[in-house]
Amino acid sequence: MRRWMHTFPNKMCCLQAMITVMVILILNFIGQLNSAEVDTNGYIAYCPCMGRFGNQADQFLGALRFASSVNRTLILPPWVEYRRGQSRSVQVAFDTYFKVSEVAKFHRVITMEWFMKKLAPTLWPPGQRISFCHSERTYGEKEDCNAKEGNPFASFWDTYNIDFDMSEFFSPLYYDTGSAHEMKRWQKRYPGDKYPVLAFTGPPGAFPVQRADVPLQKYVRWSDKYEKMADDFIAKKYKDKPFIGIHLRNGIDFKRACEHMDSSENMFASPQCIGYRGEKGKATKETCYPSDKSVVKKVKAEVKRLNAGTVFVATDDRDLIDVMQKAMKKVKFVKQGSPASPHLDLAILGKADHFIGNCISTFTAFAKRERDTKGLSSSFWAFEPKQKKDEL
Ligand code: GFB
Repeated sequence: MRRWMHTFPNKMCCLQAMITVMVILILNFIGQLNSAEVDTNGYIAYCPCMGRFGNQADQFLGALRFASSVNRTLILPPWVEYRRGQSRSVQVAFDTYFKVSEVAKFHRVITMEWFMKKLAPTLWPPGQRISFCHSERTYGEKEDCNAKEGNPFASFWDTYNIDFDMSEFFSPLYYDTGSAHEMKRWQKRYPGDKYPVLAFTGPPGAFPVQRADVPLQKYVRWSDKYEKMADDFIAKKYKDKPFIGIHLRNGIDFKRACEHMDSSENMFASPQCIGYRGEKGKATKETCYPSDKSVVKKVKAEVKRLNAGTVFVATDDRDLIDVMQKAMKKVKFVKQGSPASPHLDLAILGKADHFIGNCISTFTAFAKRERDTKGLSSSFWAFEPKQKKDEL
């Protein structure tokens, strides 16, 4: 009894101390949650207003790098899509296609939807919204960013009921993430407490994607939905033997663009095959818009090399399945039903045993980058990379 009485106050003391520590820990945790909600360094928002998916994906990697370089949270914009017969673009939430948690492994991010719902009302309320552009975008009389003039500019910001109250020209600053000095200048000129959100009229990232940002692709991972759709498609169509995925970018817009190939060998995504300094070879009109004959020849060679049983065809226009089937009787050619989802096409191309794509296309570039992160092989129509001397 005496012993118990002796230890009782000690036990009480111990219990009190434990409770205090727990309370402190809980308060700390809540505090952390609250402080994690608002990034005092500020946020980056932008409209992916240039081009379709491939172009937007290229610039997304640059924007992600920029946000990390100026140490601000990136507001993940929706993807801007264009539907036939609709005059305004349609915005599709970032996480429809990709996992936010994977991007967050590289840098702080928040979806546009979540930011507008949870943070914008207090952090970036109407009346205090500044649009940022390098220099004025001239429309009529107004000398400002005119962030909402034209398509998809208006529909993009309208999706979130955003109107701008002022414009800010950030010239002579630029998104040169290779220069730490330039990034410091951004931070000095636009501190997070005075400018909680830098909302850019266009992507703060280079086009095409810069060499240093290509590896960021590993943080862009398909959502569970798209991953499963691709796996289900593959499970139904392919058995035993390897399968090859091909991208045929042969719509009329591309045909026209390829006519400029003579004057410029470096076009759109061409650094992915010729290299950023042209060190891997030259792209030609044929690389850009290969003839049916050259497509058949290349597919035949790869099928033979890999002993492939199936070829998956992704295309924006002609699938060439009839022509290829005639030349390769035992091979199975498959594609999605119409209309084919571009994103499902890409998710499937990302899983093929080998991929043949169009060097000039940024749509191909997305699949190629993803495959590189997984160590899967890719090649291009009518392009043989120069071998390095030590490989000969
Ligand atoms: O993605 P994107 O910028 O690639 O634009 P390029 C091409 C669009 O065409 C894609 C559709 O976003 C898709 O909507 N598309 C292309 C496809 N290939 C396929 C495919 O295999 N399957 C499906 N389902 N859809 C360039 C642009 O396009 O074309 C330039 O970057 C310019 O801005 C040029 O407009 C003429 O890089 O191939």
